[in-house]
Amino acid sequence: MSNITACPLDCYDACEVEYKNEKLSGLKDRHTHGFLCSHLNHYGKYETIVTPRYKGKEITINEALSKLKEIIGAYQKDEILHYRGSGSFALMQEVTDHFFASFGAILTDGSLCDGAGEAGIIEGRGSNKNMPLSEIAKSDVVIFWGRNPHVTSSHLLPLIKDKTIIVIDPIKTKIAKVADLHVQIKPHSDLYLAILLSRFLHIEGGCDTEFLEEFASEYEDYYELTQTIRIKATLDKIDVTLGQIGKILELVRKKKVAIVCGVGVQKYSDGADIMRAIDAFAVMLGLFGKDGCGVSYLGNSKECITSPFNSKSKKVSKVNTEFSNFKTVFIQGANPLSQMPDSLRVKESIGKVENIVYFGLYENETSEVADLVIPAKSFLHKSDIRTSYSHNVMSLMPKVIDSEIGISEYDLSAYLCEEFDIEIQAEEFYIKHFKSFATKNLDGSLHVENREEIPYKDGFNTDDSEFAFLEEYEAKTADDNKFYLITPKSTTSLNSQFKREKSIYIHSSLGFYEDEIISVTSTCGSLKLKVKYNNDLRTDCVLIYSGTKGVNNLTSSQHSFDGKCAIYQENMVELGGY
Ligand SMILES: Nc1nc2c(c(=O)[nH]1)N[C@H]1C(S)=C(S)[C@@H](COP(=O)(O)OP(=O)(O)OC[C@H]3O[C@@H](n4cnc5c(=O)[nH]c(N)nc54)[C@H](O)[C@@H]3O)O[C@H]1N2
Ligand SMILES: Nc1nc2c(c(=O)[nH]1)N[C@H]1C(S)=C(S)[C@@H](COP(=O)(O)OP(=O)(O)OC[C@H]3O[C@@H](n4cnc5c(=O)[nH]c(N)nc54)[C@H](O)[C@@H]3O)O[C@H]1N2
Ligand code: SF4
Ligand SMILES: [Mo]
Repeated sequence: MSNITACPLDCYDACEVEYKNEKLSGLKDRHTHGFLCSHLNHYGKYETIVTPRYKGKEITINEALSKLKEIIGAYQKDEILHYRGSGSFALMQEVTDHFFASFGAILTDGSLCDGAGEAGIIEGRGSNKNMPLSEIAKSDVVIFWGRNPHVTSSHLLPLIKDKTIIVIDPIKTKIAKVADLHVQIKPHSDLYLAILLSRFLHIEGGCDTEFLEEFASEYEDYYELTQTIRIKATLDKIDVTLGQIGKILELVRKKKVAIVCGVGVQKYSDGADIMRAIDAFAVMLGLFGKDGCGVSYLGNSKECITSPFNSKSKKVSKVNTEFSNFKTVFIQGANPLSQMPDSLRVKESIGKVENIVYFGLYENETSEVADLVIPAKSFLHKSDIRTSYSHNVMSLMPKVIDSEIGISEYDLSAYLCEEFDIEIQAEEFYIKHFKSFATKNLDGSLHVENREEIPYKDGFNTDDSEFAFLEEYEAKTADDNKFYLITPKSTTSLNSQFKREKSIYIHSSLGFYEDEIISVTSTCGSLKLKVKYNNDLRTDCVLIYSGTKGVNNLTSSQHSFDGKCAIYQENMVELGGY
């Protein structure tokens, strides 16, 4: 057995891993740089589900499979929902889609993650082709815009050591503390900042007009749109100074610039417009199609790869899923009771389902309410393959050790296909299929074939090859008596996996004591949390990390205007003593 595999987690970095003497370490060369984050360093410490159970009673894996078959066979096909999350990002996770779609069950669409931003990118550029890590490495200036690299993409850090760093984030993150400039912007204001940056760039004659004439010829109209904003009132509103705008423009002038965006900017109803306005600033600077320049967001990890699995089915959104419309809900690699927005709604809706099946690694809110619990095999115990949404490497993930515990997604699907007379190929066939989309690089690594290292060299992928600027935008108003909820990623957890946070972080000046229990309330619900101080926050924000139990009691299950995405930071919150 090979002992080289890759981390399966939903993470930009997609590290390559060596398994030796029950220990995991990061490959020294290439993008992994010889280190892993705490999730994989402590991977073996987290207790996984070992034994399947039905209605609380322990059963064997064979009994669990027969039960699953019975449950699936007992209802109309469209009364069965397959709800798959991103607990593992490896490509064989999707083999279950093949069974459920072929069977006639309902699958999900929509996004709990990056969908709003992606929609904005596609509206502007016609596609979402990402600036890969290897190009960021060549830039002079990196703008971290709503991305927290020390927590969510630490393998980017070795690449940016000597570069000029600008950070736009309402929190003084670790990268903000060492940056050349930190704009501690008011949350949900990035649209205005991006528009103002484009406007002032144009005023000072800094636009790349040669590029614009060729690839974004509507730029004068866009400049007109940027003029509809009142400068002073807007700067006051978003808490940015003219000096900071000037400083950003000075730092990026005639430089190779990478704008590295995260999901932080787009957890709002107008998330698509926000991302599109940031893209527009990059266009005004002429950052596309050039060495060491561009915008890096969450790319499409399956770009240039065709799925071998059938996934044609009716779909319902995973943002506001009405679980109660189904008799059986099969939940795989997800913890919807914690991670979907508006948890109180989710709880009520899922409570009406006759059969909840949970297929995962860890106990959590969802396994707790499940009727049938089926343990999955961890990535060390099954064969898989993966790609990344931040770089173009494809990593093989052969099984590195045998285990009796759980069942792989492939074996579960093969069993169901056999029982319900649905065609399925051998596991190796699918892995080979994915592998066939890769080519070998000089350093021996596999790269997804046809992915462009420098996308948009010959223009954008819109009908006329030109960038499509935003033509209008909706002004947003905040409620000054309430706090912005910032709900980002924590170092200790990967969403609801591993060590989950338990506190609310607030500025010490807000009048609450440290360790005091307070109630946090939005229009959707409330929860009680222990206070921790964090003076890296603005005084108009509170921070509750993703994965904190109950955080999504506060969040709305509305969709973003574009991109069918959850909007975790739309609702503002109130704080109260307990
Ligand atoms: N350790 C760890 N790593 C992870 C994850 C995890 O849970 N833990 N999750 C993985 C997943 S699923 C994803 S999608 C990625 C996401 O990774 P990131 O894109 O880095 O996402 P977040 O941490 O949600 O937000 C990033 C930053 O956006 C800032 N932000 C919040 N609101 C605003 C705003 O209105 N404007 C601006 N400019 N900034 C804002 C936050 O303060 C935060 O510093 O990380 C992946 N990696
Ligand atoms: N408040 C708030 N809510 C958020 C976010 C936020 O930032 N703030 N972030 C959102 C984002 S970006 C995302 S991507 C979602 C993520 O939300 P989910 O997709 O629900 O992801 P996880 O919380 O990581 O839970 C995944 C579950 O997958 C299971 N799992 C892990 N590996 C495997 C495997 O190999 N096979 C199987 N069958 N199961 C496995 C584990 O048991 C784990 O409990 O959360 C969203 N929710
Ligand atoms: S940084 Fe990301 S890919 Fe690397 S080990 Fe940690 S979770 Fe896995
Ligand atoms: Mo995500």
